[in-house]
Amino acid sequence: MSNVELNEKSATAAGEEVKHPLQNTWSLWFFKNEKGNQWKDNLRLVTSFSTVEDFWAIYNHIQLSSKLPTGCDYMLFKQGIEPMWEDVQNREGGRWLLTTDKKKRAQDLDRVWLETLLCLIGESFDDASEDICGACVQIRQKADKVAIWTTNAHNKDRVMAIGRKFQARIKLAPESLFYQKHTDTANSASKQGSNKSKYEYII
Ligand code: MGP
Repeated sequence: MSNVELNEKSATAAGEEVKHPLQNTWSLWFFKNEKGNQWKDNLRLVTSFSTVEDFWAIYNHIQLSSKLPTGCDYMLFKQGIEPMWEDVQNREGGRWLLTTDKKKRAQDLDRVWLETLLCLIGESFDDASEDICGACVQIRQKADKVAIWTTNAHNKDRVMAIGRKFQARIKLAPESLFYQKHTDTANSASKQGSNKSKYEYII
């Protein structure tokens, strides 16, 4: 059983609770689309945690993704990495993107997002876990999105290992996963009216 699946709290002989440390400290961010603001001004750091117990305390306290208003995002990133293309750890990276049918929001989204969070904090990608920066869930009118961000789009072995593991864990086959470099996402975002997305890898 992995650390993150532990439900029972351990106790010392003195009766003090011992929390189970995670390998990394993680920061939870929240994005709310307030029109008229710059994108960055709508981004808030909620909290950081470094134990299994603190993860569950936060997860159980916040709203499920499926209940968030349209335009909102949750982001979970390693402490010290900001959830934006511009961060030095993201600049050369990209994301594995899963687009989910919003009709299935109630059925799939919360399960997929929780599984994604557990993959991250449980360091489920073996050596490739080092390349993980974070993950996002985005509630949108057209379709919801869940993505895992990695630090180096050119590190194909690690990118593919992460994508295959992600697909196996979320169990949403046969839906495809697409890997897109952040520079391409940013470029297509800056070209108004252009909806063409360029993908590096597909599973
Ligand atoms: P989005 O919120 O990731 O996707 O980006 P959405 O809303 O589904 O829109 P679409 O373009 O994918 O269809 C929306 C916009 O937010 C982008 O076009 C950028 O203007 C801005 N934005 C998003 N991200 C992740 C960043 C970022 O990392 N840095 C900056 N500067 N702007 C961003």
